[in-house]
Amino acid sequence: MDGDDDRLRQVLALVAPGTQLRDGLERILRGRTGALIVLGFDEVVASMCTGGFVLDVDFSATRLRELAKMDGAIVIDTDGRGSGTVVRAGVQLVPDPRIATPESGTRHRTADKASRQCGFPVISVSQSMSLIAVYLDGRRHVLEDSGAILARANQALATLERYASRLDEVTGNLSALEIEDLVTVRDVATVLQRAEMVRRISDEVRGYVVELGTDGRLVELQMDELIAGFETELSSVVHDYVGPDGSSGEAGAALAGLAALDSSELLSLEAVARQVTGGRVEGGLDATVSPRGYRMLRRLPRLPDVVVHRLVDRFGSLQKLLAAGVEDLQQVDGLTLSRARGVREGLSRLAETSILE
Ligand code: 3AT
Ligand code: 3AT
Ligand code: MN
Repeated sequence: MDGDDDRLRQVLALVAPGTQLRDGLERILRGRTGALIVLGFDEVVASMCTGGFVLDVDFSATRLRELAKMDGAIVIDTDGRGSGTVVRAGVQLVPDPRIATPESGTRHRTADKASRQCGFPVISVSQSMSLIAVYLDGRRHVLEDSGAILARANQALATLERYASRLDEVTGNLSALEIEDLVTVRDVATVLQRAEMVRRISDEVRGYVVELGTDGRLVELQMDELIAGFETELSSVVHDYVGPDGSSGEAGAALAGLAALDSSELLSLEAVARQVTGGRVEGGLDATVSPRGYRMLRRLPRLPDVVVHRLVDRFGSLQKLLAAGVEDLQQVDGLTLSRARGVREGLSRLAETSILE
């Protein structure tokens, strides 16, 4: 997701079902009048305004609807949270005529040009088409009713569910191989490929959740349940294998590299592997690699992350951790005898269950 998408999402959150602004826009639609609304006020906006009225009233859904009965545009000085002050109404907007727009209709052309010129989002409610659109950064986004978005959200959720269960399978497989020290680059790349697919589809679902506002609670709950613990797991796999020294800088670059792969590159295990190994591993996908142990350690209950890092720093690999006795473990700062025993038993238990899987 790039910065533009981020900004659009913030605006979609402002006009999502359940907000005052959306309530006002729905009232305008039901009243069969149109509207042209600028969400922001500064000198640039002021310079585009001619005629109309200067106001200074708190924004409310009903006021918006009343003001929209007039011709012309409404300007709201928002605080970025969907409330704000109505500062102009009934104004004719005169954006720079040199700004080009592909839109047609004076209202929608004006909305697009004005938003390009001032950088604020501009909303048009079309009277002839009964349609609400947000113009931002040269893009137009039509607000759909929740039913249509929910249908797509549920479809994406079903895909997410399939992807998540496939990811579970391949990570279970990776665990078993890690215990036996038989991991190849291919196994790691397979997990990362699956994890990145889960991340992408959950990002799509998150977009729908934003757009759905209060209508999206159930979708959000279902998504949260499907991807619980996912971010930690993904970052742990990367930290386990990223080279040469497994620093967070390397891990961040690897995660960003994964996110930047286009959808066809993501299907190539070589391309995925390159993000993590950086081409340093000879022998391609069949080369063997060993995990540092972050992921397995994080599966132990109640082990603080600082201790996880100290354990990895001291032992360097999962195999050495598995071979360590309670006394060895106790050498690590913050590991009391009982915690060292907990780690020892926890790792043994993970070793058994991972192989049985
Ligand atoms: P009425 O008395 O309602 O006809 P009005 O001054 O209230 O006139 P509106 O704002 O309702 O005008 O606009 C009516 C239409 O006139 C909308 C648009 O199709 C056309 N129109 C207004 N200004 C322009 C313009 N500068 N260029 C092209 N069409 C325009
Ligand atoms: P509809 O889809 O019919 O609502 P449209 O693009 O066809 O929009 P019109 O030309 O019918 O637009 O104009 C409808 C109203 O839009 C008229 C006026 O209230 C508002 N409007 C159009 N251009 C401007 C502008 N430059 N500044 C303020 N209001 C405008
Ligand atoms: Mn029209």
